[in-house]
Amino acid sequence: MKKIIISIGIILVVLLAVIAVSYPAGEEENKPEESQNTIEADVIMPTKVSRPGCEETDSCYIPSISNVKQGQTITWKNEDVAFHSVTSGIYGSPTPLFDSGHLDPEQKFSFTFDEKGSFDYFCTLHPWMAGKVIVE
Ligand SMILES: [Cu+2]
Repeated sequence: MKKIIISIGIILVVLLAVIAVSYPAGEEENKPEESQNTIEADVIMPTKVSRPGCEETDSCYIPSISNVKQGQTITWKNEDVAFHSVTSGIYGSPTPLFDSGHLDPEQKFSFTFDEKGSFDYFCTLHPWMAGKVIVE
């Protein structure tokens, strides 16, 4: 009877040791995924911009003008419930620099600006949606 109790005791100690060792490792595994999901967006597409009006207050993309240094990356996030895009150029006259395609709600798009200059962008679905990135 004593042996059985001792055996159970040993098994418990081993189990606790295994749990203690594997727990921090499991936490570490989750970290990269977590940090990817929490990458801050630099520019937001807020709700209701799929209807005209946001252009009157320059709030179709927030902020509508982004100032960055050469080599910096900008991340846009669609926080609306409709599709939007982030497309370089102006409506009716896109440039080949970048194009997110249709972004689903909650979807993000990133672009790295390697050249200096002023870069207009717009939404291919909503002509009134326009923004600008100034790279210095
Ligand atoms: Cu749009």
